[in-house]
Amino acid sequence: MTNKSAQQKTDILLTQPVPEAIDEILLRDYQVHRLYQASEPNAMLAEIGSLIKGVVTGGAKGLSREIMAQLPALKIVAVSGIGTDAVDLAYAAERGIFVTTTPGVLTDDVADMALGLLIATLRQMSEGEQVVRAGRWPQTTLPLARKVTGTTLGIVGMGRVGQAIAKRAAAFDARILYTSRAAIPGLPYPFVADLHALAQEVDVLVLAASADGGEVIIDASVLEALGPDGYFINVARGKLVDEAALLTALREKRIAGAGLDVFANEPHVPEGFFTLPNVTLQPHRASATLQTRLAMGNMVLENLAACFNGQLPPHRV
Ligand code: 8YV
Repeated sequence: MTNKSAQQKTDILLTQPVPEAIDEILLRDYQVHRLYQASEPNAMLAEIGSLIKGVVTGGAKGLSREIMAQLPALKIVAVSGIGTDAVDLAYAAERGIFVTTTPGVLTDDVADMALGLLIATLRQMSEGEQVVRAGRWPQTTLPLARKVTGTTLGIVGMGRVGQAIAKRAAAFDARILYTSRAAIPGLPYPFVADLHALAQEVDVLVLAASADGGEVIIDASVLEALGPDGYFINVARGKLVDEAALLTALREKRIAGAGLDVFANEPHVPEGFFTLPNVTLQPHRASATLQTRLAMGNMVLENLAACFNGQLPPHRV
């Protein structure tokens, strides 16, 4: 699919930017339309929607039924990510539209971020940094932090990411427990079927579950079970958490702290989080390294190429 003229090129729609090297290949092989640059996205869709055969989107952004309905020629939704919770899979299946993801290549980064948030939160690194940056060190004595090594960790969702988190936590001599839809044969960590029992048992609860079910799983009662010495880390999806309950639990010190990479209504974060000293906040950056985003982009390219060459895309869900 190289050097085609604009008329021959397949029209694709990008809902968000991709790394430059991937963008260059997309521009070479496709007629690229950028929804994220449109000042009036609806007007853009009305104008070019009928041409679009492929969409490249992110896991968090996904593709709504409303937009898909405006793309009558759509053949593939290529997600640069692993989450399909923001794509209307049932509607895509009804229309025979492929939905593809980029499994495997972002596992390490997401697990690294989970450990980063865990260490930063327990060791109060963001508060410490603010003290230094603001020149307040001379007049500040921070409270003592919480030791990371030897902690008890509860992982919620033991897929690829959950297992990679466990592997890293093991290097910190953590005792690791997990919950999942079912126990996973061959794993050396105890399975705890009940989430509340898990939360009660651990020092740190790490959410790494898929959000395909869409429902809130971390609510006030789970946070209550985690308790005033417990920490919550989220590298999965904000929609899995009752954010208002989390905010209250943090404010009232019903839990000790939280490290959050994801939020229910990204990129908007409830302002209540901003002033809390016991949280570490990230703008959904778990897979945002150049190396990983390039690997994800290459898988997107493979999926698109297969689809438009009449083959089955290798990473379809
Ligand atoms: C990215 C993600 O934020 O994989 C996912 O589902 O949420 C993240 O990796 C996103 O997909 C970037 O495009």
